[in-house]
Amino acid sequence: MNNTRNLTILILGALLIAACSKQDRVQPPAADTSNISAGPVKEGSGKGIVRAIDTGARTITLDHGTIPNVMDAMTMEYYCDQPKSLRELKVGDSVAFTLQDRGEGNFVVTRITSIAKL
Ligand SMILES: [Cu+2]
Repeated sequence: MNNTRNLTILILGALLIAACSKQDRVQPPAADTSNISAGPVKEGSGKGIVRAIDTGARTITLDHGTIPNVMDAMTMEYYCDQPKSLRELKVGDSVAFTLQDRGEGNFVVTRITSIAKL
């Protein structure tokens, strides 16, 4: 009697686990995967001019050239995880920076320094 109940509980538990893991596998891929990058972080170096800085939001708007493997030339606002660098830079500065593409439109400037205009 007791053994039968234990067995029932065991089987129910196993069924629950099987159902959960099956659901995990069944997740259908999104119809359009062109904007989804589940792969590793892509990273590239670029140069540009600072157009705006928001030290509170930790964002910087850069008018930049092509960043190989990451982004075409454009003016765009990026999150920057280097608050000290953001405080030191000024609008109009020429900069060299590293941009990471972390997938799903998540771009982060991980290094940025002012460079002398030649
Ligand atoms: Cu862009």
